[in-house]
Order: sequence, then structure tokens, then C-alpha cells
Amino acid sequence: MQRVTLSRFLIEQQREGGHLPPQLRLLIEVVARACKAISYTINKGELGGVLGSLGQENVQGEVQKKLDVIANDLLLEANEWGGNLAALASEEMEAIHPIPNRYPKGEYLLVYDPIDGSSNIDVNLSVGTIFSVLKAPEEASGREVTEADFLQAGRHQVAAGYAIYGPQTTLVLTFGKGVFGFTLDREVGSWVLTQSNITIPADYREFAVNMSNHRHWAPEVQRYIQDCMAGKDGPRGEDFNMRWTGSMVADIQRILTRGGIFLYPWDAREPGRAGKLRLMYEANPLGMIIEQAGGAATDGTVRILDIEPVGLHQRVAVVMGCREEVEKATGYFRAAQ
Ligand code: AHM
Ligand code: MG
Repeated sequence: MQRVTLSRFLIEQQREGGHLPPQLRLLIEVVARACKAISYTINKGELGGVLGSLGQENVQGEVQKKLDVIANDLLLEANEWGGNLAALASEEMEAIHPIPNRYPKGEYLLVYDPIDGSSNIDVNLSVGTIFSVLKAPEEASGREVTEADFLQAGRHQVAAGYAIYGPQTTLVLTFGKGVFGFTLDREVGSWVLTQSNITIPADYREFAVNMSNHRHWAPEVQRYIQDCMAGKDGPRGEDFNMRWTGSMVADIQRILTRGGIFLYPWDAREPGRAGKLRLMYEANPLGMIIEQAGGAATDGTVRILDIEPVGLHQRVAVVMGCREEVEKATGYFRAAQ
């Protein structure tokens, strides 16, 4: 069978679908190329001197790993000069990064988490890069882009994707017309289409949640998980399995592949009932992918993609995955309201 590279796939989508403008295609190519560079850097590990912490905190108050900063810079440098973007925003940067005046500006905004699941880097487990593409508001074309221009609900994303640096390096993409997976052929150095129109299987009973936070959860979240754990003799009448990788991209990849549900609920330690995960960098792009694969993504009650952001680094509770299971879980939360 003929191999379809990412470049060919994108050009064919542009020709056939009419939903992939040339500037967006080029932008995706650049992001994918940067993910390749990140993958090679991660692979070097100790040999490349890229492991460990920097001894400084990011805007989220989290200790930055060397790779958080390296990956952030790789994405920044790759995208700055291409002419496709008006500005970028990253989980690792406090403020937005407008395209400098020395480069041409494009019509898109790129939002990314350079390394998701950073705590996995030093222990050689899967990490990933997540990205989301929005259109800059038309009225911003004659002026400098501001943070407010980024604060668009997730349903306005024109593309979303992630790369996973695991046993294989894979790239998952959506432009709002299905979900496609690519595998990096390291010898050739190109992404090759390996999955088309990914859909979440409905019949696998598996939940992903950090159980060590159990005592901090709302009673309805505790009840939902307890019922899953009660197995065949419990109210759900089925045995559930559990997985938690500490890397949301890897958990979402597993859900796309074999089904299940992912939860990072708000917990009593968080002021204002926010969760741990970030709306713009994690929940929105992964929510779009999950929905495009036939699943559902909510904060427990509200659809993630309908949340109007109030800040770039805003946190949100997340319940996403197989549609039927998300509906079961949100039923517990609704009943408690
Ligand atoms: P990060 O982007 O700073 O790595 O944080 C996000 C990660 C998610 O990938 C993962 O689901 C979660 O944090 C893990 O949290 P915990 O440490 O509670 O297991
Ligand atoms: Mg991160």
C-alpha cells in the first residue's frame, strides 16, 4: 500500500475538503516539524543533557523541567518567522508572544503546551505536545494582538492536535472533519498516515483518574468512582479497569484507541472549584479531538468547548472520553445539583 505522508495528506485535504486553507496547512506542517525536533531531543535523554529541572518556576507556579523550556523554544523559533501566525501563547510563558515586526504576520493564533506530563520525562515515560489553533479576530488585523484576542471558546478552534513521544512517536490531528493519526518514520524523518477517522470504542470499561486525590473530591465524584470500582456486584454491574499515566495526552491516546473515560475533577484544595488542567492548552484541544472522535468532553456539567475563557492560564475540571461513559458520570454530578 502506498504510504501517505503528512505533507501529502494535508495537500489532499486542502484540495478536496475546502476546509483547510493554505496558511493553516503550512502552520500545521511547521508545528509537526517542531514536534519532530522535540522528539529527537527527548530521545537523546541523559546523553543530550536535557533531563532534570531548571530550578525555576513557570507562571503556573510549577518547577520547570529543562525540556519544558527547550520544547517551548523549539516551537517558538519554528513558528515565529513563517508568516502564518499573528501571535502565540504557551503554558510555559506568562504573556502572549506577538510575532515580532521583522516577520510577516498571518491570521492565526497558536496555543500550546510544549511538554504535557512533564513529571514523566526523567522516568522515561510518555510525554506529549498539545496545540490548538484559533483565528485572530478580523478587527485585530491592523493592530497588535492582545491576550483578549485569544480568549475564544474552544468551539472556535480551527485545528487541534498533539504529538506523543512514547514507544512510538505519533501525531494526532483534527481540523473539525474527523481525527487522523500519523506515526513518525525516524529513518526517513517523515510523518506517515497510520489511522483515519479515529472513533472511540464504546464497550471498554476503564477509567483514568488520580486516585490519590480521592479524599479531596466532591461526594458525587467519589460516588461515581466507587460505583465503577464495585464491579459486577455493584450498581454498574460491570468490572472496570483503571489506568493513570500522569500524562494526559497518553491517557487520551489510550481512550481514542480502546475507549474509557478520563477525569481530573476540581477538588477541595482548589479555590473557585477549578481543576488542575488548563482550559486553553489542554482541555480545549483534547476536547475537540475527543468530540471529533465521537466522544464527549465536559467540566462535569458544561461542554468544555462552550466555556468562555476569562484568562489565558485558566484551569478547568475535566471529564472526557467515550460519550456513553461521560453521560453516566455527568448524571452523578447533575443529580447532586
Ligand atoms: P503538565 O502540563 O504541567 O505536565 O501538567 C498536566 C498533567 C497532565 O498531563 C496529567 O493528566 C496531570 O498533569 C497529572 O497530574 P498528577 O500529578 O495529579 O497526576
Ligand atoms: Mg506542561
